[in-house]
Amino acid sequence: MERIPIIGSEDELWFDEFFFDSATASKLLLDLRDRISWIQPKIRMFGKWVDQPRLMSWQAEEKLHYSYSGITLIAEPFSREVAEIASRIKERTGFHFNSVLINYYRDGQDSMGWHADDEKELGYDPIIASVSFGAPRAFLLRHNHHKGMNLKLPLPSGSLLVMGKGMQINWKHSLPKRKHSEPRINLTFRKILIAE
Ligand SMILES: O=C(O)CCC(=O)C(=O)O
Ligand SMILES: [Mn+2]
Repeated sequence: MERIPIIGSEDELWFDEFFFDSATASKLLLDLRDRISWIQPKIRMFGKWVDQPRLMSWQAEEKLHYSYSGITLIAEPFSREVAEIASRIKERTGFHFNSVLINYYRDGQDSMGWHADDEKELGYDPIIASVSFGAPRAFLLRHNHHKGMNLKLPLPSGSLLVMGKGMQINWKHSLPKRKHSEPRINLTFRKILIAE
């Protein structure tokens, strides 16, 4: 893994552009797309219930509950593909994650707004491992206090981004809409500390 330098900050971002080779990444994109039972929960926005602009799935090693933007999801068990990806992350980084949020961006209109993965179930200053398959999309990061401190990372198919120390405390991230985009699937692996 290669550390991505952030000028003016000690917060940690690590990146492996070639975590999966392109053939494996293409196969995983299709297997995940076809085998996951995708859901599209509604979220509350400005007092209204609206569809989230993407499909998603929540998987965990054990039956865990998880509260995400005001909805509580019941986790499905890790699928075979997800278990393989998790064990490869363990091999590469040493980190063991017990849960994953999977997002399927069907086209350029699917997106994710600015947020931090700072749910209390993840504890203080969590490490998040993000694996991407399919169309490269720009992943944006912006510092909470230093205006102008921001990053734009194109996340190619098969890449692994690890958001480490400080990244959920001092930063927000997002995946903006694009005029055109082929499908993309992203998995953010997390470690849930407290099961409620
Ligand atoms: O799709 C991405 O690259 C980001 C996903 C994300 O931030 C999340 O699942 O919390
Ligand atoms: Mn996130």
